[in-house]
Amino acid sequence: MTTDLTEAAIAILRANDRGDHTVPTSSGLYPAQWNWDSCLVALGFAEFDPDRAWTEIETLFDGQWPDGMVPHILFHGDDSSYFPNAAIWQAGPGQRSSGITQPPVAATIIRHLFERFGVQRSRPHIRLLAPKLLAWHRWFYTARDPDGTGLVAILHPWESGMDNSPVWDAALAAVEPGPSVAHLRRDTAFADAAVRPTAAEYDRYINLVLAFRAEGYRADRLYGMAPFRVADVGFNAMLQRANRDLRFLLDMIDDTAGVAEVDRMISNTRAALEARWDQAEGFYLSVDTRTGQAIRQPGIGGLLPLYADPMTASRHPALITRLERWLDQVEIAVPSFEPGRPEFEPRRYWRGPIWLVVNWMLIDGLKRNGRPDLARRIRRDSLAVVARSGFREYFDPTTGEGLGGTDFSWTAAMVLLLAG
Ligand code: 9WN
Repeated sequence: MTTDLTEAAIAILRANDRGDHTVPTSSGLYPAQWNWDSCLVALGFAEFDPDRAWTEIETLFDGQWPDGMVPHILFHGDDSSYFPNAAIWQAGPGQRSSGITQPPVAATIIRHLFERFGVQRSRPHIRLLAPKLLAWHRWFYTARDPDGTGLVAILHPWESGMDNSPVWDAALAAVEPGPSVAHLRRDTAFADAAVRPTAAEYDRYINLVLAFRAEGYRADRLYGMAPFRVADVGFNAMLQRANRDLRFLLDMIDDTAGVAEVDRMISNTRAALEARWDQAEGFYLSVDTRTGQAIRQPGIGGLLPLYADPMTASRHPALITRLERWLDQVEIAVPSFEPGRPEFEPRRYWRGPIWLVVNWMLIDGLKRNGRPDLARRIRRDSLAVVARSGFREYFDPTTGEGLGGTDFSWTAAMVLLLAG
């Protein structure tokens, strides 16, 4: 069974491989290179084609902007089946990227590649990539945390990677919708509209893009003018984990100044993330930095401090209890939003479905936090749901039904990683 599954996973990655980058699915739904997809897909290539794993990341960093940002999408070929495509974004030096970023998981993935392949084979790649990683992390702390709070902000729900999570509902509702773009959408030609974000959300997503485009995507302008600005616990937890892994990589290549710089990032973010723990809620709460209001919506990002820091479970056993309660309410681990809440929608994108990439982060975090039993349960469920429903983009945690795109690259990559 597992052999069949891993062979199928390899075939999907091969089919979605465009030579120097991988598309998330061949179906036309996402005809470009996505930032965190590419990094997570490299974990899959690492299981059968090490050189290809490095190429995936190196292509992504070839698209890095001069200011250090690594865009959330790089458009390499025909992008006519996607909206908004490069012609709408009009972003970046070559006008072939989006103008926003995505969760910075690259440093974590590069450290994983190093641990998988060893010093000899990894060092040249790390020498090339570590300074680029440092420039990206530095960009986060200057462009997205100009007041030095220790938490960086996202300015668009797409930056979170968890686009329509209920965590953004209130902040997004405050954004002007602009003219309706329902007729321009392409995603609903590939996936059922009932499992995608709504028209009201899309109108706001695009209006944010147009507002940023009007500012020329200048980092020094966007933070102040952005109609949507959230310091998200999940995003910062992924950044913090990546900070730790970046520190390790810089140390390996003897960049002492870089190590000192990242040490400051780590200690500021450690304190700031810890301050987001809400004892009464028993959860980490993100904050709308335009209003200063804490966001009391329990999305899966609030569990990711487990992935950032191995001391999380011992400091806050209530967080583990909360996760266990979530799991008691569904058939298959892990829902992307707290089940039982009115906003929970088990089939709609980031409002409830299971995403294997986040499952992997929790598996990794739970092992480090002394809960290998829970990690095993999530691993077992992750492999079983793919065996049952195929390599889909996401899955209904109440039934196991596969949803969204088919033959999905990062789902295949996670199967290779978890089965290995
Ligand atoms: C917008 C590619 C991406 C993922 C995101 C996921 C979805 C895009 C979209 O697909 O977002 O970036 O058009 O819906 O939410 O996490 O990186 O797989």
